[in-house]
Amino acid sequence: GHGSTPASRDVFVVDSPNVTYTDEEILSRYTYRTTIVSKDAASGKYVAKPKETAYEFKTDRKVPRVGMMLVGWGGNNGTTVTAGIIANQRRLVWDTREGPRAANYYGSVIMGSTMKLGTDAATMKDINIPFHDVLPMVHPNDLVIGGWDISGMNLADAMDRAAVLEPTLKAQVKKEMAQMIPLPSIYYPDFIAANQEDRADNVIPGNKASMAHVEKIRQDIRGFKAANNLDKVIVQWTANTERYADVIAGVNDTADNLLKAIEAGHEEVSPSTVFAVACILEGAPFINGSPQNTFVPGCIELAEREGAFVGGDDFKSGQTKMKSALVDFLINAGIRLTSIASYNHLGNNDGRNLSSHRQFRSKEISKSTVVDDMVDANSVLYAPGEHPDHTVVIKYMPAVGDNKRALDEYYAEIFLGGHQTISIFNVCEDSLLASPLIIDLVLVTEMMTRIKWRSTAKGEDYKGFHSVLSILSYMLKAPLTPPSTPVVNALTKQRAALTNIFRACLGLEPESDMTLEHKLF
Ligand code: NAI
Ligand code: DG6
Repeated sequence: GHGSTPASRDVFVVDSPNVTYTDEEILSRYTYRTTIVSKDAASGKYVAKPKETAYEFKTDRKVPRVGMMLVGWGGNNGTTVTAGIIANQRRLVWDTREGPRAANYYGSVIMGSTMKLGTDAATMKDINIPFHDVLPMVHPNDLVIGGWDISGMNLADAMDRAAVLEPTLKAQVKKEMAQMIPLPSIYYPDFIAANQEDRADNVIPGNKASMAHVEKIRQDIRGFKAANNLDKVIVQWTANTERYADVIAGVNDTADNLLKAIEAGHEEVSPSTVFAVACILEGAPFINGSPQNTFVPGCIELAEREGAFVGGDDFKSGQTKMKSALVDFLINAGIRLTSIASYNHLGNNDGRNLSSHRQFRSKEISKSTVVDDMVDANSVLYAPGEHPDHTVVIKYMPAVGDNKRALDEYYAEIFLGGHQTISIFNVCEDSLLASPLIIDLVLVTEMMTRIKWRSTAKGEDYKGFHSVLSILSYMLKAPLTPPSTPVVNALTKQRAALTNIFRACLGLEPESDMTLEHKLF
């Protein structure tokens, strides 16, 4: 493709008969080991049987030139991630009352964390490498950024409106961001709070779904790709939280019905679903960073049919990330969590939109489902169907702006009827937590477009992963998974899936943490 750059710095090679490097690809033969369990009818006992499946993975080493288009570009997240990438590109340093601060990518798993590669041959100590160096990934500094917003404000003014960044940083990116103007977007007022109406001065005509809207969004993606000489565009919804769309038989239950409903201008098709459909048809991966049910069944079916990638829902930034770590700890420690009370108040435009009931309801659903898998997995602490009480409250408090306050009380039953109460006061600088996730979602999604697999036994052609990228779960509150597959919310498992799938592409075993080399000698 145009302007392709060579693979990012190779900090290691794998020396294995199962791994081959060519100029273009990394080929790996990988044995996936699982355990299949059945129940023996006579004894009533479980029978656990090890299973091995041989796969081959093929990873394209050429790092493409990638565009990131954000829906809601002029919002708090959109402006913050844009300023952050520019600051990193230009290695900016700015003054704060605590002294100078330099651009970084803290909060990004890919840019800010490491992975254990293995054990040093000489010293037997762990060798850890930056996550970004595991596979040939795009660097965020190389992303070309664009997008849409129903508010036509240029990104410099929108950054001021967001009130997130230090004035000394803003001053250095202002000129460049003033040139960035969001493309007009689609606005169907019934889907977001009525209090957002005064922002909507940059809209494509028409207040319900239409094929003309789908076409316009597709043209926008194509135009952006051509204008910037891009190999690939990835689109992400970081616009307002919408209300749920009703799932109606004959309207959005199948791919064909959804396309017909768009053509007919049905009022239950949301702007985010129209964006998703446009991206699917255009072959641009689409990720939903908000909680609403953008991916109605017909939309998922369309993605599968078109072989397009989708991911969602709802960025998991502060309170919920903490929750999916803490509940994982409590329940796996054998402590019987009995209730979670989660309050937050925030004063940004997201909070304003969520002060409207139907939009709050979307968020309440995504914030409430995040412990289910951990509870269901523990039949020692919980009877079937039994769950801890879980309450989610969100209040709009303009004064605190983007500095969301999240107050959580975890109440648990411990040994012999005792109690453990954990109270957390978590100040989540919302857009500064979400921006690195936006970057990670683009980087991992892009990487997944370059990984192909086949089953060795079947000897079939290489193909891509399933359309629904559940590998993105770590970054998302209500992870979307392929139809009828389980949702994993536990943070450690989500991270393990991400690291171990990357390792498999290099023919490396999952990091088991057994460290037998330090125990058996
Ligand atoms: P924001 O309200 O500052 O930005 C949203 C932007 O979307 C606004 O500029 C608005 O004009 C625009 N918009 C609304 N409808 C649109 C449409 N149909 N097409 C194009 N643009 C449209 O909100 P913020 O703080 O940037 O958050 C964005 C979304 O991300 C929200 O839905 C929020 O719930 C979600 N989110 C945010 C997290 C965070 O930590 N900041 C974490 C999880 C989710
Ligand atoms: C208040 O809950 C507003 C929300 O948009 C959150 O800030 C956002 O969903 C992040 O949620 P969490 O739970 O990951 O901090």
